Amino acid sequence: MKLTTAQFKTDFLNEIKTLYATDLNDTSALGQFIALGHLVRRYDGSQWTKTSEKYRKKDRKQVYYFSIEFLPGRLLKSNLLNLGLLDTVRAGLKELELDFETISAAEPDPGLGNGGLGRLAACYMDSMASLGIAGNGNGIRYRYGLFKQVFMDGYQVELPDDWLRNGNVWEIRRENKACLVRFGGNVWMQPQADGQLQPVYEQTDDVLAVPYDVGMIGYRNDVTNTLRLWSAELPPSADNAYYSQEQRDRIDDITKVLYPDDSNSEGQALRLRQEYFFSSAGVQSIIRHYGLRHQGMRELGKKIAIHINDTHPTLVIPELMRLLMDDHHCSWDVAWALTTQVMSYTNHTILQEALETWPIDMFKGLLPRIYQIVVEIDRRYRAAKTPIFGEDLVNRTAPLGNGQVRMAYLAVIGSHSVNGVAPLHTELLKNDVLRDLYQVYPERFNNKTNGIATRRWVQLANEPLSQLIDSKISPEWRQQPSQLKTLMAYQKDAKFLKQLTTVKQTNKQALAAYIKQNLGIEVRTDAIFDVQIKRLHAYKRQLLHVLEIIREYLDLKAHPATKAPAHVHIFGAKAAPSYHYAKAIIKLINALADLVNHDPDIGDRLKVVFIPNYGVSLGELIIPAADISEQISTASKEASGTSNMKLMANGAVSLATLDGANIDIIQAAGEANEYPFGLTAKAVYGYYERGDYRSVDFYQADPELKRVLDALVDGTIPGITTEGREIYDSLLRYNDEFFVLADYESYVQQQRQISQDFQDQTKWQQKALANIAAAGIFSADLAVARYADDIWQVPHTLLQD
Ligand code: 73E
Repeated sequence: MKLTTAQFKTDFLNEIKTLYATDLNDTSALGQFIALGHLVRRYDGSQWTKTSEKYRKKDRKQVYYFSIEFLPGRLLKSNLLNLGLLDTVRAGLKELELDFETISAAEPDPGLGNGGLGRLAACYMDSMASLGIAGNGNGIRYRYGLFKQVFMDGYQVELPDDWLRNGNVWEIRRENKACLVRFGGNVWMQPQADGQLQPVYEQTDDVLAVPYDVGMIGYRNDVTNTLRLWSAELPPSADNAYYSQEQRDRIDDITKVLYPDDSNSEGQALRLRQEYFFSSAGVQSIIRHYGLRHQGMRELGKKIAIHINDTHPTLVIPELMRLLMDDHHCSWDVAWALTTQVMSYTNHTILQEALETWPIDMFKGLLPRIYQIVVEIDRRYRAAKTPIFGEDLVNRTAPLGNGQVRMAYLAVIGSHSVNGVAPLHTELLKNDVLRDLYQVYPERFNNKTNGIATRRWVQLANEPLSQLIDSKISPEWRQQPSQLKTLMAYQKDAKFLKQLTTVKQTNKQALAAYIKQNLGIEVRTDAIFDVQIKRLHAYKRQLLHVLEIIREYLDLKAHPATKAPAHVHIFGAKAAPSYHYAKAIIKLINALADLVNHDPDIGDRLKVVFIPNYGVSLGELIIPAADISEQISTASKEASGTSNMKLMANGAVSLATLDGANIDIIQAAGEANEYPFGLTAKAVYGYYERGDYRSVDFYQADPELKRVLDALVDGTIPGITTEGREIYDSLLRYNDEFFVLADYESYVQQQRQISQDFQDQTKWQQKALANIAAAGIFSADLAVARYADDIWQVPHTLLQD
């Protein structure tokens, strides 16, 4: 949109006056942010309305992305960028002697997700809008997001994330679009005059689902889509009926807090309530919206697509069946044909502990009508498939089995498409986790490698790099990240490579200042910034990184004259509050940091920095400053990873196992420009099949490794008597489930190589450049365009090369 600096200043000052009945000098950064947020919403308002009108007039097929997590990050800057107002607003605020960065930083960062899965959903919302896809998000408006992490005595302590304390400028409460979601009670089927059966519900617990809509603004294309987040409230009948405190609390609890588990399922009833709550409310609102514009349900499959992001929203399948049959009088066969036509499912993990199942007794009690429908799906699946695939395979794959509702199987059976998130992951789905269902429905399986929003992760997070790129190639890369590959023309341009070093230095200084201010640790910006930022999980192997730090420490102590570049190891990681082992690793890292950072023999040559409360906003600060991207999961365990892509796009070089999308990153940037190491997935599976992994052998064969491991239990690192022993035992007594010791040697060898290679900055920046130039293929726009073409079958405006 068009806006002059002068007009913006007038609008902004008016907004301040209207909101606060005071003048600018009397407002805080938060107050200024809120005023700016209101103004941006006003600027965007007509675009949002027009987008809906346009979709309606053209009767566009709507995509609904269902996800129990959305992790959008702060929206002020990204909304301004997408509206084309960033420079104008910055200039205007400067003229008013205000600091835009301070105002932006006052925005709360909504933590409505745990990690990659929730962030992916947010990147895809941004891309759907930017590609002109009629895309809608559907999720939960948690009153409290993921906990705030602080360290006390090196231990993680969780504090509530009260992100709504000052309200949320971006949301619109649409109380007129609320609907009821039913839980519990009894249901029985009553024959009608026409012979049809209708459900009769008794003594249900009804919950009012109230939607809050947030505009998702497309990149300079006049499109604003909607992210709809549902909040659980007392139904209107509560005004004149008695609700006990217990009943009130039960309703309140549904959307109170995000479960803090990543790649894990705890199987608690409240989680099942959350899942059905947003699935039911979302499907009800879709059908209502569709019904306003269409006669009957015949066209449903042509007009809507529902995407199931991991198994958490799988109940959209029986819920849509319920509405089609009970409310719209479709036969089973018609309803089932429509449902499978509409639904598609993305799997995000093959970890056993993350595959959701619900005890039938719990499920039946909480969702009696939905259970009846799942029973019928199960019965028909068995009847249709047993003659073809035999009883054994069908027993293994049916939605109901071993007293459980198996959500992943239900999702596959009720969808027309099932995708993994990186080529290796999709192969493992087909050959391992979902092997049997792949026999039944081979045509449903496909791969959609994850992608990232380059707008947020490069354009906004790394302005110095973006400007440098603009000075060399056409700014088209901002629309079309695949153009970044033309940067390879500068591979031998010494001046450009030097400028890349300067950009990295600038970003490192910003991070170093944060570290100094918040943690009191001084780090050298000519050091290697070696970054591992992701959830704390045994399979992600932060522990392998820790062993390397212990090795470097012992090495420096033993050989003080060693000449090597300084090394700063940077961690950001939250552990699930109940994940005892992960918390022990946190304590270990903090204890090691304490030892290393205060050792006068070490000085500034080695530092360990654990930045608390890692999230989207800290990612935006850390990623542009990274030299090394640690992607060191046990091969086969990380479905894709997305921080690997963000770090690559910012010129960090991957130190990576051949896992998830690391494989594709290494192939895209060239093996010579990364540091691959470790067992392949095939080798890991080989160990499983033969059962012959013996971690102790590695310990005994390598005196250096022995010395490093002994440091966990011999007092070298003070303050970790119990944690050190627990971790040591996990590696040696319990045979090292994630093959840390098997990969130790090759990991260390690559770390040594990095120390050497970093000294030649020209060569180093050539590698960085190869990574930046190859990162375009991991753009979320491309990924979403592939979903649109292959799965949702909706048009989009992606510019092809
Ligand atoms: O490899 C990542 C992947 O990049 C995977 O672990 C993560 O999803 C990312 C996006 O595709 C993921 N999160 C979960 N499962 N896989 C998960 C499971 C249960 C609760 C919360 C998150």
